[in-house]
Amino acid sequence: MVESAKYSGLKEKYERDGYVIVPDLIDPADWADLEGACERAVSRTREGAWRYRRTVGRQFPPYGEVDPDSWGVQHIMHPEMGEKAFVRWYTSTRLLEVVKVLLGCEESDLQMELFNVLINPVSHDFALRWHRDDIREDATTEEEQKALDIWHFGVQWNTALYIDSCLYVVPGSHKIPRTDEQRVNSSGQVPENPLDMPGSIRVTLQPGESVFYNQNILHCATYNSKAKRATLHACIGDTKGGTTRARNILQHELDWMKGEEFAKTIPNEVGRGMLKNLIRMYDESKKDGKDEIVYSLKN
Ligand SMILES: O=C(O)CCC(=O)C(=O)O
Ligand SMILES: [Fe+2]
Repeated sequence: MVESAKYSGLKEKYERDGYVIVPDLIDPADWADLEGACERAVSRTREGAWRYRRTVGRQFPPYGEVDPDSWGVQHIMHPEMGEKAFVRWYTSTRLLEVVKVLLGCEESDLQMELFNVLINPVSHDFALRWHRDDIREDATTEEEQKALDIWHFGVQWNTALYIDSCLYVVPGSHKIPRTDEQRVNSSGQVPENPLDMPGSIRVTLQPGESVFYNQNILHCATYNSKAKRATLHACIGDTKGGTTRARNILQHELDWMKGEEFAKTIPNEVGRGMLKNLIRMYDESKKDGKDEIVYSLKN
């Protein structure tokens, strides 16, 4: 493929380290629209007028309503948000080129998934414990290895609009179970100093940079209420995974993505195909009358 020559070595690096940083996935012509859309989405959420949010004090879904402060705006492509810039970027050629390289798949395999924006809380600092997105911290070493061995058929990324130093990862940990010391540092507690985790590094993104990371790399994050954060946080799947991603994706209540209103907002053919693939996985995973939401992690 001609398009992948530009990104040669990227997939190898991503597979070896479990994460990779890529610059310039936002077309300069789209920057102002995206930034404006984020500003409005964030204000609306902080004013209490957007119910899909990540609530301070809650680490994982369901996020609940207990604290008025938020560390993320969920479902930013929702038609009620009314911000076309989000779906336009999520289905843009520049971004999907990298997604295809990292997934090693064709355009027709791309599956639409989640798109949120991660923001700084305003009332006080907050941190997310060390975790893997779809493996509980009390998993045994054998259970952990088994879960890590599954090919995940999806990529997740953070694209920063402002300098973002929130995320910490343990490079290479997406393939190997935690050592005893790493287990001690990831047994549910909020880290005092994330760098106490053996092998950890802090990821700093400059505006416009994206970090793609394996959802099961060992990672955590700290949120400084004084440092402005608006980081686009999204994932896309590969249909070859069948329903393996259903639990992790559908725990976020995506019923609205099946509606006509949302379908009408999709600006291109590739996006419409991606949505069709999501709906197929959704219907397939609910086929056996399994309608209840299963959460990947405990709060
Ligand atoms: O804030 C971040 O960059 C990481 C968020 C995260 O790890 C999660 O939501 O599971
Ligand atoms: Fe995570």
